[in-house]
Amino acid sequence: MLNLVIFGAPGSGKGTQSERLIDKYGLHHISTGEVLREHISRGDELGKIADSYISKGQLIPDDLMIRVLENVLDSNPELTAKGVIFDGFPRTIDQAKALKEMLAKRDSKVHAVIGLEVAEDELMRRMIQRGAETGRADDNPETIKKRLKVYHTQTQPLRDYYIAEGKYHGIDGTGSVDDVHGKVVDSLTARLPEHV
Ligand code: B4P
Repeated sequence: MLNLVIFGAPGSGKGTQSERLIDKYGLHHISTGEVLREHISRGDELGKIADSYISKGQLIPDDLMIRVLENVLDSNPELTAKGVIFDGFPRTIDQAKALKEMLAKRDSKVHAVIGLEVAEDELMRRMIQRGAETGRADDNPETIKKRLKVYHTQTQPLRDYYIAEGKYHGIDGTGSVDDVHGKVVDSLTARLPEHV
């Protein structure tokens, strides 16, 4: 089993690199952003709550987000058996502690955290381009600035948390998608040879 956390600022390539890693390692992909967007498009109760935060560039409150993730894990036991790529979760220290407990209950753990490191002007450029191409509602300059601010205050401290746990693998997230994928695989192969 291999559980990976893909960590990084909005627009750093978490979703993009996760897709490549699923293909390579046969892991189950859980993107909390995608889960929330599915609820928003269905217009259900959770979707309405999620939309009220995402449209302002804010994080969904921890207690709700943790329950959502636990539900996803519980509803897919056979899919998660080989391991999971957690994309966009955790985003706070409390979420990281909750994830540790959830996996411990299942006799497992986070094996590695891949931190995609990209400069802010490039993050902006990518998300503005995606907003123009896909119409994604939170990819507009005003909301992007708020998301980056939230990232610096609430999410970036997790980097030190995972460094202290000896699990953080920082990767330069610039260059082509293939280049970044190559760097991620090299890092995993060097540090977790028994798993990859
Ligand atoms: P997410 O869906 O996780 O959105 P994101 O941070 O923008 O990352 P994403 O994976 O989509 O983009 P990527 O970097 O791959 O979250 C959306 C919102 O949901 C959050 O703001 C928050 O409100 C809420 N939420 C989600 N999880 C939560 C949690 N745990 N707790 C509380 N709230 C939560 O790619 C960006 C763009 O860059 C793409 O267009 C891609 O094509 C491009 N790109 C990728 N790699 C590239 C490369 N190497 N070169 C050039 N372009 C590249």
